Amino acid sequence: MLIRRPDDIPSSEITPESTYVNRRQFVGAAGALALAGLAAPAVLGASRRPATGEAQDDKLTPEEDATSYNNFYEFGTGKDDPKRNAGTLRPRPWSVQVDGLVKAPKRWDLDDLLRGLAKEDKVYRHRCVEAWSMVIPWQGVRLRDVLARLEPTPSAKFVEFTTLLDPQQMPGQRTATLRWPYKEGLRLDEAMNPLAMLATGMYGKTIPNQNGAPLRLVVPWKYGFKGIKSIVRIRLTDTQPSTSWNDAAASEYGFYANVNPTVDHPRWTQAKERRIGEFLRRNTLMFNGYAEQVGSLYAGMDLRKFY
Ligand SMILES: Nc1nc2c(c(=O)[nH]1)N[C@H]1C(S)=C(S)[C@@H](COP(=O)(O)O)O[C@H]1N2
Ligand SMILES: [Mo]
Repeated sequence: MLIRRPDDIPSSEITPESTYVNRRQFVGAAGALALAGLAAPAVLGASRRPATGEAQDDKLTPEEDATSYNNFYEFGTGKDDPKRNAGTLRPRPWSVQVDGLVKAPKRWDLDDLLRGLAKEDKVYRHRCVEAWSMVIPWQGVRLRDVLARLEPTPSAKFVEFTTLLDPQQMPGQRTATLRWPYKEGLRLDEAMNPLAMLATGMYGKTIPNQNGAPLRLVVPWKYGFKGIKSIVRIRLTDTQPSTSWNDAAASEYGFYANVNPTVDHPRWTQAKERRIGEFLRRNTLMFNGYAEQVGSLYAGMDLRKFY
């Protein structure tokens, strides 16, 4: 039997608050139907399981919270700074420099880069290394589809991403809170994983400036700082690229930065998280709940070492 494995959160788990309470009463009935071998009504979501065995009640974070509580140091270090200050960012026209180990290095207009690629809607958990989390509906394309268009050469092993450097548009860059521009990177096989996405939208709308317009990386099994915003350059390399947070504090922010409840940050536990909008803290899940889809990428690696 072919069981399709859900990448994203079952739609039943992202119901608005009003229906959420009712759903809890329905779960038992849906489970009974499933046990009886019957197809439970899709609206109950019983035909799709959470990404891990652990029961999850992931409901969508209110759009207002996801777009007003942000980390985007190019606009300030306070959570409310990005929304307040990101109006100076001009997300169009936008180009992305593609270079390094690709068939044909070139500067792409963003719309040309994405033209014709399959659009995706994905609801992903989003777990910041600071131990807060959200559940966000993203729209965009698979990173692997963009990479296929760029045709990495056989020697390419990593992909590096760079954020815009422009203190006029990004006033936070007038202060050396990080070494600008912000940089991030993935191993190429991580980047090719179907979960990895380049988002252009969220909540069915164009992605707001404060969330990383016009193009932002989403890698839901990793801590949020890997999800680099406002990308202007994609470079393929054969060596592991340096990354902003790892440069700033290597003992606190690893290159891999996979969500791992058993490896604490030097200054706080990663076993639990505060879901924005909820009162009680939740248990953090291994690989943020995506172990089935990404765990094999790290076979043989010491996950304690590769924080
Ligand atoms: N360029 C850039 N990208 C960035 C950051 C940043 O400061 N600058 N912050 C990161 C961190 S720490 C997190 S948790 C997420 C936050 O994304 P959100 O504001 O959409 O929730 O963006 C990541 N991407
Ligand atoms: Mo973060």
